[in-house]
Amino acid sequence: MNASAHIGVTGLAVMGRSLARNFARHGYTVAVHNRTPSRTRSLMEEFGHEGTFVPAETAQELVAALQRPRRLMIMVQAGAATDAVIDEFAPLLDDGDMIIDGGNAHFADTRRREADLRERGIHFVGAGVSGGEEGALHGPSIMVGGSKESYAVLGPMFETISAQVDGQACSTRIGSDGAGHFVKMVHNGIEYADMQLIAEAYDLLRQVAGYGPAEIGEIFRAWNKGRLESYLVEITAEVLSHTDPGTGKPFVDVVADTAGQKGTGRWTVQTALDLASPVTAVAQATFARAASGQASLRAAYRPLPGGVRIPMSRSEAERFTSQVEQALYASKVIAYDQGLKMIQDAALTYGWDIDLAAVAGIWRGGCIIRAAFLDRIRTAYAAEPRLVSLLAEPGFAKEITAVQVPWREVVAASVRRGVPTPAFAAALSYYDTLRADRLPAALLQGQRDYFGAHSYRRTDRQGAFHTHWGHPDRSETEV
Ligand code: NBP
Repeated sequence: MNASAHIGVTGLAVMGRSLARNFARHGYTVAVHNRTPSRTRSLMEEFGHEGTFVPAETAQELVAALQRPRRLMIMVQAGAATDAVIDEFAPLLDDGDMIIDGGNAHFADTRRREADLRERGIHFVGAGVSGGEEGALHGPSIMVGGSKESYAVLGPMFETISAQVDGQACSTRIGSDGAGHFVKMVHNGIEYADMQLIAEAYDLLRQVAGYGPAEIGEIFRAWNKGRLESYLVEITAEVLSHTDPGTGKPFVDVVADTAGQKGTGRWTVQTALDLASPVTAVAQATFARAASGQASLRAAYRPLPGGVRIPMSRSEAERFTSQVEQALYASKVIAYDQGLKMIQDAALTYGWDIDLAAVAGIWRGGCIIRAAFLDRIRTAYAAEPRLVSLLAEPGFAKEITAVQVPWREVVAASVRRGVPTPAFAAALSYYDTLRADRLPAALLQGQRDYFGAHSYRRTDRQGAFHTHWGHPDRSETEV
C-alpha cells in the first residue's frame, strides 16, 4: 500500500467518523479503520466523495497507509478499549510516530500511557475533543496534551480542522502528557455547573415569578443578546420553546426529571478533592444530577413541608427576572473561576505550564461552554497570566460588586419559597467564604486539637501548638 495518508483514524463511531470527514474535507488524506469493518465501508459509501480516504481493513493496512512520522488517531471508547487499541497498534509503529487519543480519557490514564509509550519511542498525545458530533465534523475545540515536538507536527492539522473564532484556531497545546485531557475534564465539569445554574434560573422563573416554559424561553432568548450570550443559553431557549408534538404540552413538562451523566463531572469532583480545589458549583451540579435519580428518597421527602408560595405581580416578576439574570451571571463567573483555579492547582501538582488565556481562547468556539464572556476571561489572563482569580481583575470585580443585592435576594427568595438552588447558593457561599476576614476554620482547628491533638497555629506567634484539653488548667504547649 502507498504510504500517502497524512493521518489515520481508528474507531469510526459518531466521533471518529466525523473527525475523519473533517480532516478529509480540509484536504488531508485520511486512512480510516474500525474494529468492525462494516463501519469503514459505510463511511466510504456515504461520505467517500467528500475527500481522499484510504480504507483499511486491518491494523497493518492502516499503518502501511500512513506517511512518516505516522499520525494515528484513536477514537474509541475510553478505558479498556483504548488500551486494547494501543496494544494492537504500538508494536507496528516506529520511533517518532504519534498515537493521538481523541477520546474522553481520564488524564491519569493518559499520563500512564504517555510514560509507557515514551519509553518505546512513540509520542502519545492526549487530545480532548469537545463539541460532540457537530463539533467534530464542523470544528471542535481541541485541548492537546503531549510533547512540543508532536504538537509541531500535529498542531497545524488540528488548527485547520478546529473551530475558528476571530481568526484564531480553537486548538492549542495545553501542556505535557495528561494536561489536555485534564483541561477537557474541567471543561466538562464547568459545563455541568453552567447547565445546572441555567436550570435553576429556569426553575426560579417558573416557580417564583410564575412564568410558563415558552415565556422563559423568550427570556433566555433576550438574555442571549447580552453578557450571558452562550451556546448553552441559546439551546436552553430552544428547548423551552419546544412543544411536545404528541401531547401539545411544553416539551420540558413531558421529560422525566432524572438527569443522566457519563462521568466527566464526577471525575472533576473526584480529582478536585485530591487537589483540595474547591469547585463547589461543579460538585453541587454533579450531586444535583445524582439527587434527581434518587427515586425512593424523593418519594420519602415529597410530602414534607417547604417554603411559602406568594404569587408575584407582573411588575414584581419582571424585577425578579432581572435579578435572576444578575445572579446567574455572578454565579457563572464563580463557576468558571473555580474551574480555572483547579487547572492552576493541577498545573502546580503535575508540572504543567498552562496558559489560561489560551485555554479560555480555545473554549470560545467549537465546545459546549462557548460563551461571549470567555473572550473577557482570555483578555484578563493575557494581561496578567498569574491572575489568582477572575475577581482579582478590575472589570469582573466591578460587575460582581454591582450585582450583590440581586444575587443575595435571588438566593434568599429561593430559600424562602423552597425552590432548590444548590449551584446558585454554592457559588454565593464560595464568594462569601473567600472574602471573609475570618473563617470558622479557626474553630475547626480547636475541635481537631481537642479530640485528636492535631495542633494548631496561632495568629500572634510562629509555631504549632496544642492545648491540654483534659487538664484542669488547659495549658498550652508548643509542639
Ligand atoms: P464510542 O465511545 O461509542 O465507542 C465506539 C467505538 O469504539 C467503535 O468504533 C468501536 O468499534 C470501538 N471499540 C470498542 Br467500544 N471497543 C473496542 C476494542 N476493544 N477495540 C477496538 N475498537 C473498539 O464512540 P464515540 O461516541 O464516537 O466516542 C469516541 C470517543 O470520543 C470516546 O472516548 C468518547 O468518550 C469521546 N467523545 C465522545 C463525544 C460524543 O459526543 N459522543 C464527545 C466527545 C468525546 P466497533 O464498531 O467495532 O464496536
